[in-house]
Amino acid sequence: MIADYSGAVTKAEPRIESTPTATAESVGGPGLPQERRLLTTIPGPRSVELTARREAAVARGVSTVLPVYVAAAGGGVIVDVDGNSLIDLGAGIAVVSVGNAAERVVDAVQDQVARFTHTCFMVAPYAGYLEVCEALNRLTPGAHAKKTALFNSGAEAVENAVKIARAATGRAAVVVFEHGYHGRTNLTLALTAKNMPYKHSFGPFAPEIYRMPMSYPFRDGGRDGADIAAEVTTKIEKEIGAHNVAAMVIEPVQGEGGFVVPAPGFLPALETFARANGIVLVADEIQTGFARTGTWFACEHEGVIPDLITIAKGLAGGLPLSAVTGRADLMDAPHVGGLGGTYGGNPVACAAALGAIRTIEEQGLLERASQLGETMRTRLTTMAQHFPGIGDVRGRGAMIAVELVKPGTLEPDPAATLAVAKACHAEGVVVLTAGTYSNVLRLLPPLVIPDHLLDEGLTVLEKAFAALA
Ligand code: PLZ
Repeated sequence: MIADYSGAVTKAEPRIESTPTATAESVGGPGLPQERRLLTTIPGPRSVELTARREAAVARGVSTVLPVYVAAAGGGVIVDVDGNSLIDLGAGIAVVSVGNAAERVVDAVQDQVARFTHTCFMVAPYAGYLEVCEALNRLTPGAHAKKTALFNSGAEAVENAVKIARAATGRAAVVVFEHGYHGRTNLTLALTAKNMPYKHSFGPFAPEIYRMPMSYPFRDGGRDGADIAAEVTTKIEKEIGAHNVAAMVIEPVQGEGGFVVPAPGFLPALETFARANGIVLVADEIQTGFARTGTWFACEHEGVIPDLITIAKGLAGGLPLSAVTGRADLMDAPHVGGLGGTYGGNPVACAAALGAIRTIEEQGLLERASQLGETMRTRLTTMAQHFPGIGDVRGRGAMIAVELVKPGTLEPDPAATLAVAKACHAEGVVVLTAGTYSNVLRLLPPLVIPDHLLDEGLTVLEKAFAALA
């Protein structure tokens, strides 16, 4: 049919049929039965069929942890195209903290998408963008005047934080830390520590990036946080010159690096040094932020007030949206037109973020994150007493991990880590791995997961450890 552009009012056409792989459960959200249900082996036949198509159509560089194809998700479950219902302990890498297809997110998105989908904030702005910026200015730590700019992905937020810091200071150098992860674009790959799979074969990388030692209590014998920070600041002074450093970019708890929580005092000492030397302290809270650790931002656990914060993941309930929020004077340093992008702060993503923020506030998800963290920590600590391969249990709030080693040593055990993860997957529990040595099993459940599902997921994990022994 040829569309009618004459200006006459036409009736809407019926909707396009949904994909033939959708099951009866093509509506997700918190109303889905909150149960683990295995109808087939994992992955089931329909997922296997789709994997074959994927291999023909999708570049192999984009990898997948668990090749089950999703039909619907919500609360603490992911339902696949074979009708299996899996317990979700990954939340799409800490994204759907408010749950998949959360009610307020869906309502806000549906309302927005029916009104307009995009104008580009740089062409014709809309209030949703302002409301997200106002909310972030309010929710981030520090009582100082703040401003925000919106982007699409975490990496893009980090890139822009570096741009802002360089414009504000007139300096070039950027300090990052061992085990850090900041994204996959060229500049953020330079900031990211780990070679495989992120950096290998993709260089050369952006210059003027300097990597410093990180406080990693399990691997540095529990060294004093302030001592390591002093080593860092000496290196900065001797090797770069503090007055050449635009920004120090750090995750308050390292995410991809393996949920490394620095020793107390490490972050505050870096903050003091940054402040004394006019260095912009950038907290990359892309994984730790937005209620994940039981506070809006993980910096708050140590009373650290960053100059700039990068935010993404949990911000918009699953829609792509990221932000840089920080001191108004720094945020206003780039010239008019110096920041932007076609899609940054897309209206649908902004609506989703406002829905997610309301959900976190109304459902008390900060407290819930702390509760979930306690449950996970307690269960994992007990498991560690029975399985000597668990060398460390750590994290903050609903961001908890175990590091696996050869018993009694610090020698990483990536094979056992992979075996445990695969055993969980086969039993219908989605867990993720992480770490410089690929030997960390991390748990990042949606904050709305019901207690019984988390307990069941942890029991499956415990059995996977038992099978190792
Ligand atoms: N900073 C702290 O955790 C994204 C990466 C998954 P993007 N982490 C998940 C992968 O293998 O690509 C992340 C992060 C921190 C930045 C990023 C980058 O965020 O939205 O993936 O660009």
